[in-house]
Amino acid sequence: MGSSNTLGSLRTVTETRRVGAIAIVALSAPPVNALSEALRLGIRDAVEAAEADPELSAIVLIGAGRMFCGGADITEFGRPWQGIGLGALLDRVEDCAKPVVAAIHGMALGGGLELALACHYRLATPAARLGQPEVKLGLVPGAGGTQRLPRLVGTEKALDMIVSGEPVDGRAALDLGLLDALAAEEGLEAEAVAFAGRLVAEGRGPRRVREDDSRLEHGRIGLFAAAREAAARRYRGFEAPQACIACVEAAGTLPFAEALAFEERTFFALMAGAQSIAQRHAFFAEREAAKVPDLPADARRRPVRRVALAGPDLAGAAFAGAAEGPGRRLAAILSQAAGLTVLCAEGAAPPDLAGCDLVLAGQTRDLASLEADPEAILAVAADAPDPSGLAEGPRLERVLGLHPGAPLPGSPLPGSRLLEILRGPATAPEVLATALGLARGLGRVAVVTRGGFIGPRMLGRLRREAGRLVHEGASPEQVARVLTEFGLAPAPLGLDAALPEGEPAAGHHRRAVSDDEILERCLDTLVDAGARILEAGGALRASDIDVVWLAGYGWPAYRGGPMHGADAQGLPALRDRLRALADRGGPGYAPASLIERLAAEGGRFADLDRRRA
Ligand code: 3H9
Repeated sequence: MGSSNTLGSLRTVTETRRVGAIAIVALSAPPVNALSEALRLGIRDAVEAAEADPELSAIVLIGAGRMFCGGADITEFGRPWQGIGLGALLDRVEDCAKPVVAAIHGMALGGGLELALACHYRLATPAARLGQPEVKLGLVPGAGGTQRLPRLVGTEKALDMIVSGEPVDGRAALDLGLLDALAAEEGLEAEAVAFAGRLVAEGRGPRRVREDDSRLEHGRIGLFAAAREAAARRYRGFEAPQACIACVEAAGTLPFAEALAFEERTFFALMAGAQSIAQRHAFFAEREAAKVPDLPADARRRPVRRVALAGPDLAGAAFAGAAEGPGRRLAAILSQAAGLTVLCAEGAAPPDLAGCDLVLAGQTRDLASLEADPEAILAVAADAPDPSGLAEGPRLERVLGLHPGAPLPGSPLPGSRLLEILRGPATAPEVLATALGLARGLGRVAVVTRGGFIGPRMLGRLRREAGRLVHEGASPEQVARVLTEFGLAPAPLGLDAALPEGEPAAGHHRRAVSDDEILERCLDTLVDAGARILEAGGALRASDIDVVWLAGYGWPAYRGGPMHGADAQGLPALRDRLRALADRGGPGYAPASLIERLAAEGGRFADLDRRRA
């Protein structure tokens, strides 16, 4: 016998089944069982119904579909709780008079892990991932994670997990004391029911995490000071990591209910702040970027297994780890990817192209005379691929451009998390779909562009402006410092090389240039370059431009990307500054017509994205 709970949007959100005296409550809100209003109410009602039913002795909470739960519903953020708040729901689950067992597969993240922590017992499969990633959205866990997790795994380990946002797998979670038992990958539900049955048979009732302080390590001298110092170094500029530490500290200094209230206040204060708004924008922007509206859903995505590097530029690049130029960086990235065979020229002989799924060249012209398989994709990786090469030729539908962003420091691979995919005028849907699949396989965020790559084009404008500022009187060190303080790393972006030493050209008077002017002009001209790409159809969305800078050029996540930053400041102010620059510095500074139009309408770049969606 089963029952289901349909609420709010009329979707079925929980399904309750019975096995003997055990109620199995399945969370059923695809794709990630996010804890929306409907699901929160559904869980509350299902738990209360099972608690009130004299024939039931214990409850198993389990996720239907791919995972246990991906956390609070981020799309609801910025509005007050409706129905029941997540914290109140978890208190209700923890208060349940019958034992509640969380059975975890896939992901238990954020509010999803907090839900599991409010249950009385926890089982997970070895491959499950359990974590508090709120910090990556500029937040603290806001439904008891900073209070219950240290009580289960100890303060130091909880600090690690909450401040880094990195999940642990099932096995590690068991070792940490986060789980009561591991379950086999297959058969989780049956094992959880058997576990709950044993609890009942042995008369073991609810065991509430909030009631056991024995693992808190708050007496440890220097623990919090060291955590604060490490977080300040590692997450420079980010507010949330320090706020996470303060909440975990409160677990040892305040009574449970007061510490929970402090955590919730901190969560809502951060949620309303500019950093979290920017980081949430970045989260959704990355997921939007993967969507290409005119790509048919059934476009065939061929697996890429064999890659050949063509042309003299890439010869030998694959294993050199060379950071010079996008072609060499991409060649190195492909060579280090699991499951890919990468062939390069040996001596003067070109690589064997037979059976290759992808041929990569550093110049468009290197692709012209190739005898690759007719099915192979011909990709060119250069900052500015020759447009005529992408527009003409015998196998145009197989040609596209690929660009891996800048060589960012701290990245284990040469290059960033980005893969820009440049479609030529005739690139076939199947070729584009295959490139998107390749990006996903490489663990990269793909952004699809037309007419030229977004990153190099905008970077060129930024470099020019930085050079002009030096020309007018700023010192190269000052420009580099201002950009570094903003959060960009000038050297890997080639900005240091764009800063000329020496005297200004005849007719210019050197003057003192303020830090504010440097930052404003660099950012304003960069956004103007982005707006021009957008109005020319070179980017699908403004948020794709943000993704390029966030994933590809080290833009700080807490600033959300250049277009988001301009939206947040207001486009009329941007337009006025660019107009004033044009009055002083010439018509090249005049705002893009898109900026003029949006500023006049009181619109934002984000509104364009919404209209297109
Ligand atoms: C939180 O829990 C706060 C609490 O502590 C306290 C509250 C008081 N909500 O990534 P995918 C959407 S903060 C709403 O492509 P995958 C996503 O936008 C939250 N929507 O799948 C996408 O939509 P679309 C803490 C969400 O399999 C679709 O689901 N949790 C949420 O590659 C598929 O997503 C996190 O930070 C959400 N929570 O990866 C986890 N999550 O199809 C955030 C996803 O329209 N989520 N969506 O583009 C993730 O990291 C990944 O989505 C996950 C699955 C690993 C779960």
